[in-house]
Amino acid sequence: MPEHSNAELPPLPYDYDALEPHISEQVLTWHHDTHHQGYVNGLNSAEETLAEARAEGDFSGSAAAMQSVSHNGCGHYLHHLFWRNMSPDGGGEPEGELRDRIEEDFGSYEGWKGEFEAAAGAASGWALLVYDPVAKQLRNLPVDKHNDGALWGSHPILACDVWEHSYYYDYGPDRGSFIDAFFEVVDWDVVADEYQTAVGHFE
Ligand code: MN3
Repeated sequence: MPEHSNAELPPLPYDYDALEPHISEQVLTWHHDTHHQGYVNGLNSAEETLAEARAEGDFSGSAAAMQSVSHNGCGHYLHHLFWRNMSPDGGGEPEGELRDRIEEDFGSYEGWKGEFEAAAGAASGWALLVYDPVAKQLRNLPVDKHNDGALWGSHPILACDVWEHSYYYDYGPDRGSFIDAFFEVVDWDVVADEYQTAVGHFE
């Protein structure tokens, strides 16, 4: 068997019921153990298909497998960030250098938040706050699926999953209440660390 990378599902950084009442134990269990695991499995399966195709010199299935790497890989990476972006001790607003950068790039925290909420309300996938190393600024991006709406080179520092599996069991069609709940558990220390990592890597 040719070698290929083998992604693994990282454990949640808190208990399954830790984000209640904002996100239920049931939703976190399904979302992490079934949905996120599915993206990890899909990524590994696609890698295996690609490795076998290279070994056999038959690339007829490779394009579909590469598309699967993008879909499942983005699903895996964004869920990994999403879990770390939340904490039972979260909430409040960003502080320090991240706060300054948000105010510089969006005019105010409220200007950033309103735009991020617009992305979260409209996307059929994710709302992302990213650091764009080309323009050297923060941006909000609405993303469909896991990978439609990406800005190449940008590093996500805050991710809100607005797939229906993320909120429908808890909030029904009221996505806005889920987005409000997300802000009650955002761990801004982690977002600030991701920002510093991105800026340090690119600047
Ligand atoms: Mn999801």
